[in-house]
Amino acid sequence: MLKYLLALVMVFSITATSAQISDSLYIHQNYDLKEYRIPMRDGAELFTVVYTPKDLSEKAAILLNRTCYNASRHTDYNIIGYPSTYLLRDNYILVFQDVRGRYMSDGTFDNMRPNIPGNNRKNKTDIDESSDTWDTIDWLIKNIKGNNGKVGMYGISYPGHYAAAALPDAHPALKASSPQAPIADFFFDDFHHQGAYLQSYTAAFAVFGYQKDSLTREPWYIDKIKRFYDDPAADGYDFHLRLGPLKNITEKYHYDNFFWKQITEHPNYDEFWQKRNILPHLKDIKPAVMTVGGWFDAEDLYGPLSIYKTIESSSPKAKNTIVMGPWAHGGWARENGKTIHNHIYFGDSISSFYQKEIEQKFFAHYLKDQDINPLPEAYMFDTGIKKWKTFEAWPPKEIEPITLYFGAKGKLSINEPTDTEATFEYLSDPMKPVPYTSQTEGLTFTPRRFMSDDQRQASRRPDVLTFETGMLSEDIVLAGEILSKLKVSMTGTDADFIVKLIDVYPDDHPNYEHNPENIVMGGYQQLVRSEVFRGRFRNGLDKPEPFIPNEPTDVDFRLQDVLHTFKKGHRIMIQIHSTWFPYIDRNPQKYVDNIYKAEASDFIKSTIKIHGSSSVLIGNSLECCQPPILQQTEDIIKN
Ligand code: PG9
Repeated sequence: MLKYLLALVMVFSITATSAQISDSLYIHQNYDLKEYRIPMRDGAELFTVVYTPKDLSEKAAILLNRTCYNASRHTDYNIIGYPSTYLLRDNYILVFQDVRGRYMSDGTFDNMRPNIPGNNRKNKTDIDESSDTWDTIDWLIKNIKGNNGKVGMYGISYPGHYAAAALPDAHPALKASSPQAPIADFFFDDFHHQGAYLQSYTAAFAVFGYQKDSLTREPWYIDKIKRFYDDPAADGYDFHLRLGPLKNITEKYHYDNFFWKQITEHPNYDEFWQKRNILPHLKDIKPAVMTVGGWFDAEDLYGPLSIYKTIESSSPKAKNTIVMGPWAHGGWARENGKTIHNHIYFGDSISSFYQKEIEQKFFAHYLKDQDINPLPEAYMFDTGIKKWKTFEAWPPKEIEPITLYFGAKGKLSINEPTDTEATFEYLSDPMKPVPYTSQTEGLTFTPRRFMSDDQRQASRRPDVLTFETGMLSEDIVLAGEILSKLKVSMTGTDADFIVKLIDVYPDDHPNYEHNPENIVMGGYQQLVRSEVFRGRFRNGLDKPEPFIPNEPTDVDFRLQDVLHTFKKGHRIMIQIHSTWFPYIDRNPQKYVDNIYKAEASDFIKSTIKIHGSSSVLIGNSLECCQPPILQQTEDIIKN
């Protein structure tokens, strides 16, 4: 189990295909491999693996991947996961580097190391991922033979964050960067979503919460992961429910984990988190940027969308493109022939299409001076009609937004307000939380399949409010941002709100042959988008406040963007509930200062009401709920 888990995390487990074997053979025949220790401005040396093409009759550009997941995986001509088979064959100098504090590199690791704006770096010890990348690129250009002086960056997930963190004060040789499923801010990506802790990530902390004590090519934290997986739980829901309040995770598993300590001591969006947010630093961006994400990415969906939008507004002249496809986390790097997410089939060779027609052309255009048609502003896959669409802006202005209102008997109305005096209530019991998946899953490293899962197991629960439209008489395209504007009241003093947008299939929809026969597609309630918001943060993520029992209160929050055509004959459904387990931790529903320290006795049932004036807006850009930004960050950047 452990080896599979590590492979899943570190390697995005590409199945051994004939392409991979020929990739390895190809790289043996066409590349020379060498390892270096590149000196940073403060004297730390970063371990760097370099593959140089044997044929340098034409100078080659450099493709740099900076990672916290072990650059040594790429030694011995062993290319796993990245770059694509197309980039492998396009005569690049391929470079893989351990970031500071990881594996064979010197220094201390810091999760989402705070960026120091260039004009605020006063001495050689003012280092961050931007300065480490600058020093690395400068050294590579000066020391690796046969390079053409141009560098591209790419990476998925944490490596995607490093491809974004290179953008502020970028080295002039960095001509193109592709942050893929990049982390933008750990309070919205991965470990947290809008204030709620992703309990399904609990085992993952072992990878990021221990400093190594020497240079190593092997993971040093294995025994910490084993604390979870030596007696693997077959049912994650049952495991986490029996675990009880989060304080038991501290006592039983993460008692010596520095990152868990930081997370539990900073439950609010305070300076610790704000200074780790890369978004405020994405100003005056010079390299071309192609941000890539998956519409079903349960780990980093906020990241790609917010990085693209931030650059769009803060660096309007930047060559800035976004690509969103029907993938889970990092799915575009894996070609399995058919693109299937959970039970839904989206098409054949979609990842290969992306790799060949989008990614390869992006880098060739900016690194090889090949005059290839520049990419569109937004290359987006419509997950309803299962086709690629291109737009001149994202969110697209030409697609009409809609507003959904909640009515009696579970009626969802489009653009027609309903009875604002009505209320809809449910009893939320943290001891019987709503499961986040229709299937039993063991202990995940990170959750994946649920993002397009059938929601019938939830819509039949009394603690889930379910509203749906009548059968659509024509296709409706929903494209852009989603804003939940809830008016709520409760008998408790704190609550989470989960809002889901769901595509309800016609009752006579045929089953898919790629699914097991028990997967019934007639009446399938496909999750299109979902998000959680911890209600205490309704007036600011840095300002938690209890609710006053039974007082109607506004709770406005975003779900991440969508591009989904609800086809004629389908229905649109919205679900609202207050537990979602063990994807997220349970809110005690009695206000406590720090839920990571809550006692079992703090967890109470609460009757929650959603008032009829609530609504969900979908489409275009919607003003709301920007996270606070450190004033000093603003001040530094402004200077
Ligand atoms: N963003 C992914 C992740 C980060 C932290 C914990 C678990 C997953 C990733 O880098 O794969």
